[in-house]
Amino acid sequence: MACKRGALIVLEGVDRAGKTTQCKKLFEALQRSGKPAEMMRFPDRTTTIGKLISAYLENKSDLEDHTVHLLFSANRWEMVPLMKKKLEQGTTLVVDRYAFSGVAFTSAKPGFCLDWCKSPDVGLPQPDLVMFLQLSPSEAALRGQFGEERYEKSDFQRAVQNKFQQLMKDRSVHWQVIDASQSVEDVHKDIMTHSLNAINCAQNQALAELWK
Ligand code: ADP
Ligand code: FDM
Repeated sequence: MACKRGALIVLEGVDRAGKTTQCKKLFEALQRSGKPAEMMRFPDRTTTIGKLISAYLENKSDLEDHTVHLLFSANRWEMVPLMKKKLEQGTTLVVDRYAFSGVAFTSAKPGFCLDWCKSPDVGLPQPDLVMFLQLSPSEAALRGQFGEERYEKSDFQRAVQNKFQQLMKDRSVHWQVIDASQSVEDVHKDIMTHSLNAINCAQNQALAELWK
């Protein structure tokens, strides 16, 4: 019998919502329970494309807005063969940001519509579950100051949050809103419950294509 596929699980949310903390905890919990899992994050700053993106985010270089949007998308597409291979081998992928961040961040800039922003990512592997870690700007502020990177400004982050709300209306994506204001352990419990369900469902379903 063919091996049951792993699930593609994505965590999204505003800055400091706890995505990185929770991706790590989910990955470790899955490993402990004997479920093969790996962590990924976008942008993946290690590749040639990722290094261009990283320099842009660190304000070390400037890129035209459409260009950088397409680079973020290319940075996902370059990982697709590896992602598909891992999923087919039965490994669950826990992913810190995906195409939804891509669309929310670029469409928060003037002159960009949601549809244009989505188009380069149409056909990417469809996540089995996208958890949106919901946190108000005031609660996020209690978790520390913004860093030095390009998008770390409160007005822009509010515009991004609004774009995420628009994206979450799309029923073709399996969104799950998580209350990220809870303790780290309580958020983890919620995430674990939804992830185990997604892993069970994904086993018997073919991998679909995003926004197609
Ligand atoms: P993100 O990846 O979404 O930007 P991080 O996981 O890096 O967020 O967390 C941002 C900061 O908030 C870190 O200092 C982290 O320790 C803290 N943090 C994460 N989750 C919680 C939580 N549930 N309650 C309080 N602080 C948290
Ligand atoms: N970001 C992330 C985008 O603008 N587009 C994308 O496609 C992705 C995946 O890059 F400000 C933004 C979101 C955030 C920054 O920061 C990446 P982290 O700290 O590496 O997640």
